[in-house]
Amino acid sequence: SAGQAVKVKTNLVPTKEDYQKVYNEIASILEDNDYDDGSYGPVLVRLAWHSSGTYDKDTKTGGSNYATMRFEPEALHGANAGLQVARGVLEKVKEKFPWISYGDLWTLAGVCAIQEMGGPKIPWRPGRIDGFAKDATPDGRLPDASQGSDHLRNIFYRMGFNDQEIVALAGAHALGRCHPDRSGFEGPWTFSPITFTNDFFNLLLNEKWVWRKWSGPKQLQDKKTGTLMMLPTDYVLAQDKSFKKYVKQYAEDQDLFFNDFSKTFSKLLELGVPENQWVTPEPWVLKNADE
Ligand code: HIF
Repeated sequence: SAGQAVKVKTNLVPTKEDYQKVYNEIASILEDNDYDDGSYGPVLVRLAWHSSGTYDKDTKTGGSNYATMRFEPEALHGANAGLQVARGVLEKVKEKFPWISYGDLWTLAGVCAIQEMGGPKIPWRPGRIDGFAKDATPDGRLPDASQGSDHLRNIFYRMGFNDQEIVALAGAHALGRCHPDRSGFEGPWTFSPITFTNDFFNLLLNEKWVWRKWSGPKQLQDKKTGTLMMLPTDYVLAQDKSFKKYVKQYAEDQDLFFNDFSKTFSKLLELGVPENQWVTPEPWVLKNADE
């Protein structure tokens, strides 16, 4: 009747269940037998990290908020070579869920990939907004794999991480591989590159690593099989005393690694997002697709 409001179900703010649907959709597109080791998981983890790892705590610039890697020149930064593959597969998800921001989509994809590949739960929450090309940070904020421990500390301290957190994060190199046409380096770190394990630490400590003789950039290979690799920045974790302490701990205790990795990766994905943008005060734990 006149003057009486009609109640319409609006649904303006997506709920945890809505994000779980996006998670499930990402989980459903991870596998592809024609791609690398059979999964887009590793390259999605790398996208999530590179979109976050530009953060600078002093100027509070960079980080996952604006998804500026959509634009040139950031898309063309050397460190981001190959990530168009990851952004491309996520476009199909974006078409089904156009309301999600790119920053939320890319970081959620990293979370989904880690969880679905057998890793720990990664607490995550939405709130990132799409920015513009002008929000991008200059080239050089991501690590250079050919360098040593000083460089590694400069880069990760700038994001607000300590030595223990650097080592915890480094365990993600259990996943995926290097591609000559992307970084110039070649090969996987572990024998199970699409399963999240603490093998990175075990192999780093227990295998004998020798410099590979080839025309490519300096990298190490395991003496026994010659099929695994370590980057110079991975190798320093077993040389530097402060780093090595944590490498040993994570090699011995998988639960400790999973716990610390979960906290640290969650923190990485939140870098650069202003507190007032989060839609929930505490991050959510999303279910695996088969739960
Ligand atoms: Fe990586 N990383 N990363 N990385 N990275 C590569 C690939 C992956 C560094 C260099 C490289 C982290 C830290 C560092 C992943 C995840 C993480 C490659 C190869 C290089 C060169 C790219 C290619 O050729 O395709 C350096 C110097 C880092 C500082 C230590 C993080 C901790 C380990 C933060 C992290 O999460 C993943 C996953 C891949 C595999 C991508 C793939 O396509 O398989």
